[in-house]
Amino acid sequence: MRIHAIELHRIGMPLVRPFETSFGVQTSREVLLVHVRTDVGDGWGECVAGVDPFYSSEYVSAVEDVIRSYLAPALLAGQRGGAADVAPLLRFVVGHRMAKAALEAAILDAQLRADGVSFGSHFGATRDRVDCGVSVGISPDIPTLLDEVRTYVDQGYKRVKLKIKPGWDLEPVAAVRDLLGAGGLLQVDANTAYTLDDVSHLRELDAFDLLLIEQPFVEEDIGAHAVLARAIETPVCLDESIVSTSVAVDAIEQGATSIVNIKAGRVGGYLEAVRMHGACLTRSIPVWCGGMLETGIGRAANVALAALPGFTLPGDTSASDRYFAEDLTDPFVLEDGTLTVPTGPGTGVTVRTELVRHWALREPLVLSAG
Ligand code: NPQ
Ligand code: MG
Repeated sequence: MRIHAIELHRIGMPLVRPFETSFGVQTSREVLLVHVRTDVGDGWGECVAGVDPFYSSEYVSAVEDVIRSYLAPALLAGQRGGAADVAPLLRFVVGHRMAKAALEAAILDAQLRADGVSFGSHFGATRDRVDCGVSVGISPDIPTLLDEVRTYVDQGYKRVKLKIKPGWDLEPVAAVRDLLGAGGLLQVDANTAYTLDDVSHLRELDAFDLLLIEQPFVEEDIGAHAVLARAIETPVCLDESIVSTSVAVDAIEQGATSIVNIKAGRVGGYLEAVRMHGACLTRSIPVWCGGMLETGIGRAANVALAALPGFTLPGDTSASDRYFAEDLTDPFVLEDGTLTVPTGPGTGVTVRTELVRHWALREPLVLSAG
């Protein structure tokens, strides 16, 4: 494959409601899309980086810059193989996994469209539908939270994840456990808001029969999570810390994570995510597919990934309308708490380019050889 051009589209999409986490409030989703033009056809990839470096050190402007200055020139000069060659070609740049993942996804989309193969078949999907959970932001108060959770339960979501932080943890969790009843699947995500000083407080969450607690401590403190895991009953699940398969294996071996949240953007691409899934499956570690407020482009790829056999817990693969009144693709619609895995070539979705233009925050940046 030869890449003729890489176009970067920076767009802003309104969210249906503000989404608050321990690191801040989002009222719209500013997102970078990668459109590649190759000799075998076009492909689209979505970058999961946020507009600010609050979830991860990567953020949209940094992604644009590293692609323009380093990653795109390397691909435009050297790319003759396919998507599997992208990560090795880009290894000379340290980190910037979300930027690399978006490029690899776009190239994989172009390649698989040309070959007539879907993301799901290419990854080794074994299901045609995936169970969906929903991530619920921090609310102004408990009644507002319960109203929101009730709408998701009514829509059929199979699992609820509550965002927590110090001062917003035991009470909302108790209230939602009450609402869901004993059998309802419930988990929490702290996005690094706690420290080892909070171990005895976090142990109180054991009363609520949670599936897991996600990323209570900062990403570098994998050892601290192992300490917590030994001190509480609730399984500990790492998100931000897990940036590669080797880090995942180390964290599992240390006892820091007994369940893994897999996000392709965070680990440098879908191909690395598939490898991580394999490493976890071999070790009998359940995995689930995380979410980053993706548009239909990233959502399609996530749903394909979540159809692999080791994804045994419902993911943050929510329907389009959880975040957007209108999506960049045909919307993903919940049916019996599941989404259908696309079967068309590549991501299997068609990008509504008029909406890409409508939500554009500036002219696309066009990078080409020479
Ligand atoms: C998580 N996602 O699992 C993330 C956090 C998150 C669905 O809970 C812009 C960019 C906004 C990245 C909001 C969910 C974001 C973001 C939340 C990531 O930790
Ligand atoms: Mg998380």
